Amino acid sequence: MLKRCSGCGVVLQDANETKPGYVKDLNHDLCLDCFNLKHYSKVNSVTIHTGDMPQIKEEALIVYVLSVNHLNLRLKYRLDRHFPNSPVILVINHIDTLEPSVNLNRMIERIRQEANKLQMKFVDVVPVSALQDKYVDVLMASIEHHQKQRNVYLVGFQNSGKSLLFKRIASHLNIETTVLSGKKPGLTLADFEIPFNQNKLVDTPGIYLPGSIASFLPYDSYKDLIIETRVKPKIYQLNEQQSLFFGGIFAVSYLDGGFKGIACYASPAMQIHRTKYDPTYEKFNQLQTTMKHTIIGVNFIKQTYRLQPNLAYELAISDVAMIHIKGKATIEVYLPETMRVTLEEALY
Ligand SMILES: Nc1nc2c(ncn2[C@@H]2O[C@H](COP(=O)(O)OP(=O)(O)OP(=O)(O)O)[C@@H](O)[C@H]2O)c(=O)[nH]1
Ligand SMILES: [Mg+2]
Repeated sequence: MLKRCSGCGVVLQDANETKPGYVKDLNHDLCLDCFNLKHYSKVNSVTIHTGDMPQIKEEALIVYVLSVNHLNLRLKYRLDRHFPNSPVILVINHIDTLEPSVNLNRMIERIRQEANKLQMKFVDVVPVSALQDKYVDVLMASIEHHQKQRNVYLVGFQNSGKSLLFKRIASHLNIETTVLSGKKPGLTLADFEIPFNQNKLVDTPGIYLPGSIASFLPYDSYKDLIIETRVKPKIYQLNEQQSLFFGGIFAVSYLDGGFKGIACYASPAMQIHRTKYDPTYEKFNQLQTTMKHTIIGVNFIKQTYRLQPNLAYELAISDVAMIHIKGKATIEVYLPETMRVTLEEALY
C-alpha cells in the first residue's frame, strides 16, 4: 500500500527530490516539505496545489470554513449547488484577528441576508477562533445537532484554518491527529479523518485561490505579510490625488471623493508609504528595488473602482491587505496583473 505523509497526506516517494512527497527514507512519516515546515518553519517548494471544491458524493454535513481574511470572497461559490443534498454550516474563522469592537452578530446577520437573497441557506453561522479555541465547543454542538448520522466535511479556501480547526476538534475529543497547519496555502493535500459521533469528521484539501501572495513571493517573504494576529487598522486621512504604496507590491490611489479617512488592515510588516498621485507610478517603480517586500519582473496593471455614496466598502488585495472606505470615491489600484483584487460591501 502507498504510504502517505502524516502532515499533508501526499503519497511519499524517494525517487525525485524535486517532486512532492519526497523522503530520503520511506520509513519517515513526514515528506521533506512538511519536515522542514514543522521543524524549521521553512518551505522550499514553490508549487501551489491548485485543487478545486472537493467532490463529496454522499449526503453529508458540510462545514464551510471561511477566514475573516477572505470575507470578500464569501459569495464566490454557490455551495448549495456544489452540495445539493447536504446542509451547510458556515464557520467564520480567525475572529481573534478582528478588533474587539467588531459586531459579530451584525456580520452574521448581513451574511445571512445576502445568502437568503441568493436563496442559499446556511443551517447555522458560527464565528470561531481555531487558534484560541474560541467557540469551537459551540461549533461542535451545532455539528452534532445538524449531523443526523452523516459524515462531516470541513471545506474552504486554502489557509482558512480547516486543519487547525480539525486539530482543535480532535483535541476536544481526546483524539491525536498528525495533520499540519501553516501559512503555506495548499498545505493539506489529501483527506484526513477522525471518528465523530459514530460517523467521521474529514479535513479536506483547501480550494485554490488564484492571485494569492504565495504565487508571487517565496515563503520566507510572504509569511510576514499574512494576517494572523489582531491588526489595528492604520487610518489615513487622504486628500484627492494621493497614493498609498504597500511595500513594492501594489499601490492604492485615491483619485476623487473629497477629504476622506480610509482604514488599512495589513500585517505590521507591511510598509505603507503615502505620497502624491502620479499616473505613471514612476516613483513606485523606482522604490520597488529598495523595499523589503517587493514584486519585480511581472506586468503591473491599473484597475479603477467607482464607489457609490452611502455604502461602506472593503477592497481586498490578495491575502495581504483589506482597505475600508465609505461613500463616494474613485480608487485606482496598481498591482501585478494576476494578483487578486476584489471590492465588496464591508461587513464590519
Ligand atoms: N490567528 C488565527 N490564525 C489561525 C486561525 N486558524 C488558523 N490559523 C492559522 O492560519 C494558517 C492556515 O491554517 P490551516 O489550518 O493550515 O489552514 P487550511 O485551511 O487547513 O489550509 P489548506 O490546508 O492550505 O487548505 C495557519 O498558520 C494557522 O495557524 C485562527 O483562528 N486565528
Ligand atoms: Mg489544511
